[in-house]
Amino acid sequence: MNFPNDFLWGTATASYQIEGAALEDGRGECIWTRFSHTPGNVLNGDTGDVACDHYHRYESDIALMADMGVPAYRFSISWPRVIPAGTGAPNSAGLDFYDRLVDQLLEANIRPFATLYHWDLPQALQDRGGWENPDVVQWFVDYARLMGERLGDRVKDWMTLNEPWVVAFLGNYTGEHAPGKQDLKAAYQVAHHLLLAHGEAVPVIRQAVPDARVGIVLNLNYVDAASDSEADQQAARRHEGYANRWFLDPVFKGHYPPDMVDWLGDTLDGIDLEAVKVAAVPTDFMGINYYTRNMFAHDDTGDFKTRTVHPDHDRYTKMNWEIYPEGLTKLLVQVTEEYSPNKLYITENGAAFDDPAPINGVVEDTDRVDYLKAHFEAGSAAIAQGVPLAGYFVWSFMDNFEWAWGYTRRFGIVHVDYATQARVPKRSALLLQEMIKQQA
Ligand code: IFM
Repeated sequence: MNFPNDFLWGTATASYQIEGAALEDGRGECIWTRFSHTPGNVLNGDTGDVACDHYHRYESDIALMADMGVPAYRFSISWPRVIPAGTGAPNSAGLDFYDRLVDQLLEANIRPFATLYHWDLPQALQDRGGWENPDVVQWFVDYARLMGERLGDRVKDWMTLNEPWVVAFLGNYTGEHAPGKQDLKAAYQVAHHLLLAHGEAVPVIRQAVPDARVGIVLNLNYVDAASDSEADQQAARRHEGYANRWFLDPVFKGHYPPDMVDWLGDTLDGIDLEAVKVAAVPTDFMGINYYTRNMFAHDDTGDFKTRTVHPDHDRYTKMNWEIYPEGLTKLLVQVTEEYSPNKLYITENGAAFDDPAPINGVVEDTDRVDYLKAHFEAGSAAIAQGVPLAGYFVWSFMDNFEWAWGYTRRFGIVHVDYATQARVPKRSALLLQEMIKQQA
């Protein structure tokens, strides 16, 4: 493996997945509070009410990160913690929490990367139509300004949105995520407003934080066809259009992918497609969250006439996601060739496995170590092919609330015992530590 001297290593988390303190110190309800408290939505009825209790344990969590020598930490801000109703009066206790978090990170010499939206929309805004309501663009911009003005003297690295595809389509098309709708038209409205919100928020963050570095985070999987047949090749291309290019094209080219606009036809009625040009606002980097490859065959049914194919081998994680590190290299090269990004970060990569119990202060998570090593190598191979990859954030710093899977899927490089909230580093944390040491 060969990484440049200034390559940045880090770990990542998200507010609703770790903070807990769901209604404490004035935090408003978010869509995940409501969704997870509705029976049937989350496995075992789990909620993020307590999660990793990070709201109360952030000091020891950061101390642990500092012990590992982690140079950068990507966290997200809970919108309803800082503006409980989503618009209007800020909550000073919530703002104080992020002040303390950032101060301690800086004291520990850890560079903070703040994500503004990692899925915990204030429920009060959902009650007003949420991301379907065009007003959400202004609501988000106002929230971005508040946070930029509050933290911008210390936080220089900002991400507007995490994984807009997941927000739009798992939240509003498949209904697996909050708010749990199943309406393709609504999902495209949501996607559109997310892209506009990103485009409008970037200059506002720059205004509030003069030396800000700003970007967006997309979840991009490497997409393959199940066979060489024309029908399967087209199916794969459509899936790419649905999941990757629907966001990449606006962000880099200022328009939606024409083949998908044709395919979707009147599903897009009511959307001012031209308006998406605002999403092509210049940014300083793009974040890519990479986990797996998706393989598709043609199918005669469904909105996209595609069918997922699972290659016949046993390299799958506990999420049933194929382990395919080559896909990371291929995807990074594809994105670089097609869109010429100025700088890329892997803002998430990691895997859920059934880990053994901690023994003598360590969890031997061999599967995760193998997964991460292979993906680090894939990142290094991409750099060798000219990809401007500048950093790598492992998902996740610690085990946490894995959305509809509740606490049954562990992605952490630090083990969390949810009954006692004890943290125990896994072997994968030591691997990351090694990578960081080699960098020094
Ligand atoms: O846990 C999530 C994270 O919130 C967003 N990206 C994917 C991770 C694993 O599913």
